[in-house]
Amino acid sequence: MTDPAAGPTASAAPRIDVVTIFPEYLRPLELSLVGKARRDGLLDLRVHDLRDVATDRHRTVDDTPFGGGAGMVMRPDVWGRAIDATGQAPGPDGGPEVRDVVLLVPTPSGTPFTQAIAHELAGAVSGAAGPPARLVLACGRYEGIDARVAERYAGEPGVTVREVSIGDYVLNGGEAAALVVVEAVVRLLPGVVGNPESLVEESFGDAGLLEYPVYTKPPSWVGLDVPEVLRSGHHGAVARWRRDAALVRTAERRPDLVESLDVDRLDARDRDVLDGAGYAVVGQRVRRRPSIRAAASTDAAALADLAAATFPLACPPDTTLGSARAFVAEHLSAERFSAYLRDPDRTVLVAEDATGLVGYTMLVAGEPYDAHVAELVIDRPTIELSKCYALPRMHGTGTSRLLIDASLDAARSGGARSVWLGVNQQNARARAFYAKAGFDVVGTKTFQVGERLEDDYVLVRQLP
Ligand code: JAH
Repeated sequence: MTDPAAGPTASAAPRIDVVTIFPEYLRPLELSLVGKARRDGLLDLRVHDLRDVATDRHRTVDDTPFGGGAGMVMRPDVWGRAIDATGQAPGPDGGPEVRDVVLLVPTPSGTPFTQAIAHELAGAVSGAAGPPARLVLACGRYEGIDARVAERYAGEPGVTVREVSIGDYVLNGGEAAALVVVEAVVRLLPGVVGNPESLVEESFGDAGLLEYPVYTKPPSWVGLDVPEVLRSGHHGAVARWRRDAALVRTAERRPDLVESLDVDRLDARDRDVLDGAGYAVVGQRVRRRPSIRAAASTDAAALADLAAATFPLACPPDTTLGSARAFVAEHLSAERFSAYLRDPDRTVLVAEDATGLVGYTMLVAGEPYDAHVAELVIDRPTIELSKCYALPRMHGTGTSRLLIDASLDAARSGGARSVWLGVNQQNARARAFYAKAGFDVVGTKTFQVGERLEDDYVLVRQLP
């Protein structure tokens, strides 16, 4: 085994072996913090050339894939010898080293490599809990390593195999990812970072937020000023500004992190900031608020699906499934929605989140068709809020309120002085909701679903 990047190390130091066909690729591990840790005897890092255990005169490490396909696959027998050879180095007393092994294989199909895994690995190699383990990094090239290598070592007592990905992109091999893993682990080893305070990792630690932006001198540069509060000397205000900035940044860049925040650790100000960034606290979770937009002609089919999923919710409990289905088929098909979307008197608004459409409203402008309703409405021009539905899983999330507010805005900007609607008398949830949105009961009307006439309340809201 060649060891071009090795420095003098104490044998008791945390041990990391890297196996690669490009040992020179790992030369940066002689530099900076990792290089210093090696020279200081805080780390026993050894780089090995995989070809040293090849047996033919060409030092072959790969072959064609069984089952066909492009490229080459690395041979398991060569990898087996190389991995086994990393354990052959003598221990402190000259005998063979026996240590548990973590075999880490960088691959785009691995589980995400995280700060938590870096901590686990640092703990394992430094012997934080029990005897220290060796970390062996296997850098693949070509189409990867024969799958039996991971399988064989996973079945070996004292060996843990971790196939990890440092991100969703493809490299030419595992070496660059191995550099990343080694750097992330080594900086966590005892004594490697002089001031452990500068182990800045709150991003993925307790707070679950990205770091706030940082600034230094000069206070003004190319017309860009450092935020005044950071120069104020007001520590409380600085801390609050940084927390706000971290929340906004995380909201903009990492919705996944925002949605896994612990709501019990969010104060009223945090919730306001998240609200401004498009998130709402719903029960014990932070959820992205759906966005509201005007429906486009391309939404017709999705609107029909949404209508089919939501219409039954508005029916009284004794409505037959058949009559509800017949109503949906007749009035809420994709074809009907296409026509509604072309009708200049109709405005369809949709609520949309990452999963697709989650709610909709439909406004119908003009004199109420029913003369009885027309008598109940005083302020003209008026517009009917003919539909307002959200998926059951959105109930209690504020989605319907967003839709109503946007619908009232649309009605107002269309020149309407009032909005009216019919709601089934038995639908207490809807009635309470419309009362909150400023609608008053002004009378009753009937509404036909299949053979049956349903009794509706007529509600009206004036628009200022
Ligand atoms: C490419 C073997 N997650 C980053 C990553 C890690 C490893 C590789 N690619 C991307 C890779 C070819 C062969 C490993």
